[in-house]
Amino acid sequence: MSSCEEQAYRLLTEYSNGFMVSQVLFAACELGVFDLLAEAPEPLGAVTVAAQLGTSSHGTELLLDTCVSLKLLQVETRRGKASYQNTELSSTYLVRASPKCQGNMLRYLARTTYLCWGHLAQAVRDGKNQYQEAFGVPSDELFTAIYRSEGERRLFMRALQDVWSVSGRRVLAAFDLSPFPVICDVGGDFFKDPLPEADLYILARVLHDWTDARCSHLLARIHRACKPGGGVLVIESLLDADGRGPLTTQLYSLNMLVQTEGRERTPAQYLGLLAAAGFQDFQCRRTGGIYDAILARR
Ligand code: ASE
Repeated sequence: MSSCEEQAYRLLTEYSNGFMVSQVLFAACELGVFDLLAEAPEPLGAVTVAAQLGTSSHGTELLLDTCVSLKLLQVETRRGKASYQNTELSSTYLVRASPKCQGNMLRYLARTTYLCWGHLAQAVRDGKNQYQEAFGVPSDELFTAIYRSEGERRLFMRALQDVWSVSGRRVLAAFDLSPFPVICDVGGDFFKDPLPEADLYILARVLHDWTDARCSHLLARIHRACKPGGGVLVIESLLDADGRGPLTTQLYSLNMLVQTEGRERTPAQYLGLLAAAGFQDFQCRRTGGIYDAILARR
């Protein structure tokens, strides 16, 4: 085999096994590995971790050692005995007590998103989300599928909240919002209910759930409610102008295919929607993070 061919095979293997990496992360979170190690006064051995979690010592050792290879844990060996502790990554983002913990999102990805992705090929065939296939629930009203039980509604809301403890500051600092004394963070049942009068409407990860037609309808309603001189702040993960990247945003766009009625869009696509609703003076700011901001004025 040529080294080029071998490299290609390595890449294929890495992609094929990607789901196993996700499951290691999800399982370690679900079992409470990172919380246990954060609360322990010293690094713990696999047998102790297994005893505390009520898990098998064999499975626990395999899981902990794999977490070490993934840089989710650190190991030190003294007199032949391995002890595990959290890394900076896990203590910051995976320990429940950390203000930046992403645990709700990981739980949501594991329980809901992952199952919808199991039907990705079908979603591509149909061009629609896979709630019926994954959970047996109809999705003609999208949020009756997303909020299909009280537990699921709470988990979804908590999950979507998680990212703002990491990215919220950066996204809100993209523009000077001081000219907007009254700000409405748009959420809930906003296609029907009267919108409150405000100087600025924030649409954070809202438009990506919906078709162009539904976005136009919502933006027209907001334009009507918006005070003169007011505006709208769209917070989304933006595709590059040619739609060929970044990979994370392309994956999120496929996620919108399997889970919603929407897609991720380029700045030009958002400007088109905003302009059609009567907004002008567009400014687009890339934050360097996953989520970016577009400001437009009435
Ligand atoms: C939505 C956002 C999300 C609807 C469903 C969703 C996310 C996951 N499922 O508005 C968060 C964004 N993350 C990804 C992977 O797209």
